[in-house]
Amino acid sequence: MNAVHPPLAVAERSTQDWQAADAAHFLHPFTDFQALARKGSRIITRGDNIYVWDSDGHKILDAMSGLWCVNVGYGQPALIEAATRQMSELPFYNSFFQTTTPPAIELAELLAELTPPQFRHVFFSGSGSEGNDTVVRMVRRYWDLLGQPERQVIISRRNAYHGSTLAGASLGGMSAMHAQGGLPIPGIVHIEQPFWWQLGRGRSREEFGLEAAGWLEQKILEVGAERVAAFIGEPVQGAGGVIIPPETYWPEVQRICDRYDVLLVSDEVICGFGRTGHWFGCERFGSRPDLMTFAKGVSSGYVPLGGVMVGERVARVLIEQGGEFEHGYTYSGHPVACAVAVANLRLMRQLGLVERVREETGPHLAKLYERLKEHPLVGDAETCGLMGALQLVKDKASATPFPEEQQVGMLCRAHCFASGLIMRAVGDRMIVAPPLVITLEQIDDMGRLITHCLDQTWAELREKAWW
Ligand code: PXG
Repeated sequence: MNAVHPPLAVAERSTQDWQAADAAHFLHPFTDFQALARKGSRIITRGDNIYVWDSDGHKILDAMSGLWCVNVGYGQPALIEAATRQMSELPFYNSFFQTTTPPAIELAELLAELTPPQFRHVFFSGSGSEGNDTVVRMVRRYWDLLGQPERQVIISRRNAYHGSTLAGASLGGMSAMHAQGGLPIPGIVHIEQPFWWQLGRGRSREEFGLEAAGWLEQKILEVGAERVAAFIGEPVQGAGGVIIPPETYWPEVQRICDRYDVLLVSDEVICGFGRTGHWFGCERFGSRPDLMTFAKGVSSGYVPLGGVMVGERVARVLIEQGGEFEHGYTYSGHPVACAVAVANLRLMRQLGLVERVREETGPHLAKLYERLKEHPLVGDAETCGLMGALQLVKDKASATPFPEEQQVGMLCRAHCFASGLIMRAVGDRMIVAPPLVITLEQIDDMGRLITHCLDQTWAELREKAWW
């Protein structure tokens, strides 16, 4: 028989209590369960502005915006009030059976206004993964309705991240994910990513961008254009390590999609809503997508919400020739999520956050990263808006990476945690994507913390005689 424990108030639980209960019951996403149970989770209990606090009271600068999502920072009263108001008015109603709610309509209207002009319609989901599942069903339906049912194949890229559902993980190009569960699903193929530092050194970024886009054309010809439904890509690959493509890449991808009549899907789950200094990453890089997946920043992560912006080319066919689209989620257009998103987007506008990233904070971060290039551990440093990546290397001149088993990125991440900074490691690439409300002074603070953590990592490497 299970012992019955009276519920404990938050303050009465120690960190160890939380960790024990967590290890006993909670299977975390993307986690080695046993390893975490041995170590114990870090329990985050509070957030304000760009900082979070753990259950031991440590203050941490959250340079990852939660998980690339808390664009307006923690504790914004406008979002909290919108949620509270909508919760008491109408916490849930669905948008199936010819009904909907005012917040869902308001958000649809606002998104049509904020997104590029080809977008006038939205399909809501609860997450980015569900948004990308919607994309797969929608583009295949589109070609079906146009009498080209053989156009089924979707081209994506290696090291892309498009979510964790069956379709999302299949679209993604993470080999470790494909290895678990027989992925990708049929009809999804991958090309190489536009990662200049890894694949293109020795030629100019511009030349390499054209070459990388050319891989799309090669794949279309290999599959047969009459079988290709769409190409999907993140403007900047986020989870893959903030891989910023050369300026020539997206315009050339657009030209190729146009040439072969292939739909272009921009996965804006990370790049959308100001991250690149533009409302959407496709506007920064010069593509004109037919569909756009979004999530995360739309509600600043305060409540789960995602969806797909559907361009007029696709929307007109679905609306005028489609009949019923047999697809949808209980939480498509959830009123509380939509009310929070409306408050979030209005706040972003009111604070001029997108312009601030483009004109002030983004350029300031770029200057900081120019200086970080000087550090002996840093082989390359690049930024786009408020995303930054530092490539840690064993030898700068020859761009020699560290042996994989040394896990230098993880060593660095541990120093960050210990120093009150959340910076993410993707292999040996250290990445940041701070809340868009970060100030110039706070970027300087972050810079000092990053430098300190790089110094600590360097010292540890020398101690271990790995340097
Ligand atoms: N597309 C992109 C571009 C993403 O970054 C998804 C889709 C899926 O969204 P949902 O809401 O279903 O998680 C994402 C999610 C990381 C990390 O480690 C990144 C994401 C999720 C979890 C971890 O950087 N991005």
